[in-house]
Amino acid sequence: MKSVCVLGMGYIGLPTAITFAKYGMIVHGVDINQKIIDKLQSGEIHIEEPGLQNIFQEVLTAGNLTFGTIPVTADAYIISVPTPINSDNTANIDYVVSAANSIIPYLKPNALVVLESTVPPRTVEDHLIPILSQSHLRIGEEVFVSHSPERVIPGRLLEELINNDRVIGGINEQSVEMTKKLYSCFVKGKMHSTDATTAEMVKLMENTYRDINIAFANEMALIAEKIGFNVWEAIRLANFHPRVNIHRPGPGVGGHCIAVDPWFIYEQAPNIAKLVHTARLTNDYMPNFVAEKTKHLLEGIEKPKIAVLGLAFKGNVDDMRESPAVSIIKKITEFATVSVYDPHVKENWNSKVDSYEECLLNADLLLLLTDHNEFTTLSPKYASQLMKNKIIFDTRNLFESKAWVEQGFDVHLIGNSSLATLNLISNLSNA
Ligand code: SAJ
Repeated sequence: MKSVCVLGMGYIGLPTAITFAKYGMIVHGVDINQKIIDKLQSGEIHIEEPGLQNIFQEVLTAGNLTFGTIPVTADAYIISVPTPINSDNTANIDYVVSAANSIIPYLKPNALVVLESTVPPRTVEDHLIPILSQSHLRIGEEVFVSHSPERVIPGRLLEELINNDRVIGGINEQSVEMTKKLYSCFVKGKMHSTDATTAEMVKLMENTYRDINIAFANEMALIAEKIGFNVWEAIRLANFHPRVNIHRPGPGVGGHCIAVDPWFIYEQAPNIAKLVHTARLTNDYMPNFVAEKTKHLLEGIEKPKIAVLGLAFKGNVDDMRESPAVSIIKKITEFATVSVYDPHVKENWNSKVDSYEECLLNADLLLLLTDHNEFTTLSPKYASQLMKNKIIFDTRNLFESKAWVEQGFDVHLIGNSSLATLNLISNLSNA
């Protein structure tokens, strides 16, 4: 295989296209958004990912990466388009369906089609195969199909694309072998063979496992606030056990993966997937908790100002999809003036400012919502000179509390019980 056409130039498709080109493939990247294509053609990437712009420049100069809004004929096709959820939490596979339809005129005998997008179980069998059958090429004999879900984490994409193991779920043996051959040009991790539906579930189970683990940490944090212990210390100590790995409490679960994928399982078996459902509800409740606790911490302060650090759904990325910060900011704006600073997010946003100074000036409370590395270097002394009242609510446990306390700050975490929050929790749990 020498050429590959990647459909969807988003957080996964673009780095994948760039990596294939870097390792010698002729790559054509497709996106239905002309603006994205224009930007890429002008030599600029539209997502933030460490190291990606440099490699992009290299492969563009080498001439093996082109872009357009329609596919071309290639040896392999990779579908890497979004699968959003509808407002009723059911999966929307419209982009997968239209990407599959768009390649039909270009398919030639012996082509390989790999679906990388995260999809509900049986999407390959019940949707992709019927669509590709319209090409009049025999599926499994002339056109080969597999699901190889992306499993990389934003912020470490380039390294994980190469080093992570891959699951390859083919519709038959030959589809699996061809897919392994395709990825072997850069993948150093192991490639595990299975069928397409199992591969679909593997991906969903990985993210659901993480969602449930985070929900457990969040639930323990809420219990800590109620009965009085430090959940961070408890988790740290529990994790010394060789078979325990409890995740971190936080302001909620965002991003387009972990906050979404469990619903794809729930949709298939709502009466059975009770744990999956409860975890989703627990994590979705956290932004309300953060907003309520913030309000409580500001009691007695007239016309309070809140300085928010962080809009992105997690540290060191610019992605705001499903970010808990967005709903928290909406809620706290109801009772306070809010200014928001996020050095990663480029998107325009109400009340977003461009510096610590603007953000913290005359603020009563500093609300940290995203664990960007930059925030760890914020000097408590500088912050104390700017702020009116010295209250911190660090929802990520990012700051070195001691240094802030030494500057006179009153530091609050999620799950670091203090008497002041006990009433709030009992009110919330009674609600
Ligand atoms: N979070 C916590 N506590 C934690 C860990 C994360 O509150 O202990 C929050 C984060 O702040 C964030 C959200 O969860 O808001 C999700 O972040 P994440 O870093 O866990 O995951 P994603 O969404 O960036 O990437 C996940 C990864 N899946 C797993 O780790 C199982 C990645 O490998 C997948 O490729 C990606 O989903 C995807 O595309 O499905």
